[in-house]
Amino acid sequence: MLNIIIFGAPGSGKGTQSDLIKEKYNLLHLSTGDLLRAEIASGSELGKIADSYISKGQLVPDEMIIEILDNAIEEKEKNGKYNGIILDGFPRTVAQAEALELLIKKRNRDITILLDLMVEENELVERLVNRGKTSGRCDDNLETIKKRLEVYHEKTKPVNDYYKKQNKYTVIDGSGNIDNIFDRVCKVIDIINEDENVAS
Ligand code: B4P
Repeated sequence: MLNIIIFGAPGSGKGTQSDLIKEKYNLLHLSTGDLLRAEIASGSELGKIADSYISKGQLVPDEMIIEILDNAIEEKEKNGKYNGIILDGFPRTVAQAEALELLIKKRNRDITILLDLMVEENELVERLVNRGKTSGRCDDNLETIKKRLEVYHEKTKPVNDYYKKQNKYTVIDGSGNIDNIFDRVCKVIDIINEDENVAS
């Protein structure tokens, strides 16, 4: 089973690459950003709370996102057969990484690899400002983007060390053409798949 974390700063292309990866490897794609935006669109109480954090460029509280993700895995796995999962935008704090450990173990699985999409900060800002012109997302404006990048460096980047210690960390050059980045991602996943096939 392939259980992949796609990691990186806001705008690094996590969602973009996840869409390609899930198709090629038949993985269940779980984007916490998408789950939160769906909750906001539904007008639920949870959505209102989430909106108050996201619109300020802050992370929503760990307990809230962990519960949302746990429920989503349960629900979505009932409706399809997959070769694993791709986690997009989760974990975003060390506390979330620790919670994920429990969440995945209770399903008798393990995280295979974390893929860290590395992109220069000015390119990140440019991508998100561009997306803001059409996305209608409350967090794709310059002021909020800057806050999101600050939060990323302070709270999210340390998650890397958690997986480096477990030898599950790989950095991917996330700049340039989307297809070229996808090729780099596939090279890493294909090596893991080959190793797993040899081992089994
Ligand atoms: P997310 O939805 O995860 O948003 P993101 O980090 O901005 O997106 P991503 O990196 O996926 O970028 P994308 O591929 O779309 O989170 C939004 C908010 O939700 C967070 O700020 C937080 O408040 C909250 N949240 C989510 N998860 C949470 C958690 N676990 N805990 C707490 N809070 C949480 O790419 C961006 C743009 O670049 C797109 O327009 C794309 O078309 C473009 N692009 C992609 N690759 C490109 C390339 N190679 N070249 C040019 N453009 C490219």
